[in-house]
Amino acid sequence: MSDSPSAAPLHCGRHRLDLSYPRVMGILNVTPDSFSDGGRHNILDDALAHAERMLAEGAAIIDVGGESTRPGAQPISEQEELDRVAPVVERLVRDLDALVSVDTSSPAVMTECAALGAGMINDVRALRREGALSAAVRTALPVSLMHMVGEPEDMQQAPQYDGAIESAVEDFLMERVAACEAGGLTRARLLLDPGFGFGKTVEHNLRLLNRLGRLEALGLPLLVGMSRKSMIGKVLERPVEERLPGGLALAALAVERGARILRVHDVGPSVDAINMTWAVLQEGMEP
Ligand code: 8Y4
Repeated sequence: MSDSPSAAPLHCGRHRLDLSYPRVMGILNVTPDSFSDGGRHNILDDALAHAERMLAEGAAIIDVGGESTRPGAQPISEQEELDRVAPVVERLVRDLDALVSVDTSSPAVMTECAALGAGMINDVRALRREGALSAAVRTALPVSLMHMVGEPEDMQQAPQYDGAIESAVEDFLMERVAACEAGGLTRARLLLDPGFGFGKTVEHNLRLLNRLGRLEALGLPLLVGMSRKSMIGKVLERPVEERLPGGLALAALAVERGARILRVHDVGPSVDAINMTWAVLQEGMEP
């Protein structure tokens, strides 16, 4: 507990991820209904070009997702998810030597993508699906555990928590860490994510960000995703394509509150915002 969670690099397959300073995870959606890309990234070469650009702009990780987790989204089959994601993971690894995170809750997708060279698992269901924990253990990869109550289909139906949201999130994540450790996944391979926008009102999201320090105290690296989300849209009354300035403000605050991985769409601007924030926190220019 006394060691900083960010002291030792994370072992992500062939890659090592230094989290002694905040890093950017670029979003690569391979869903046909992809909210911000209009499904263009179903085309393999487009997906690769987009990832290449995000890496050039300073992304440390590319997060590949084939299942839409938008509010109200319908689930897809494991096979369909695998068909979407596997070819992209394979080429990101082979052609770009990228550190690939696979955004999935499916044990088969975890297993297959790890075999293809993915370096991290990003599970918005925190390994609660049948077989997911044991599959993740077998990959030996780091896993991000996210807080979400319910499923994407129903999570935004009047979200309510007994007591403070940050306590609910903290309790949930502590329970998932304990379950992971009991299942053979060591703490050294876990990251925590409060799950902004997942079953939460704007007020919940703002409060969670303001109190992110509570989660940092759990001693594991924090990952956050707020890019283009409706908390920005609602506060600023901006449509999704006009949420970048709001998102950069949130990213800066998240870094100040202890976040070490920021999952974003707009990598270049986010890297600058984060590095500038970090320079102030460190009072210097070193990373
Ligand atoms: C506009 C843009 C509106 C994006 C909604 C969205 C997270 C995540 C997602 C997150 C982690 C999303 C897969 C939702 N969010 N994984 N995934 N943390 N770890 N919505 O916050 O981006 S998808």
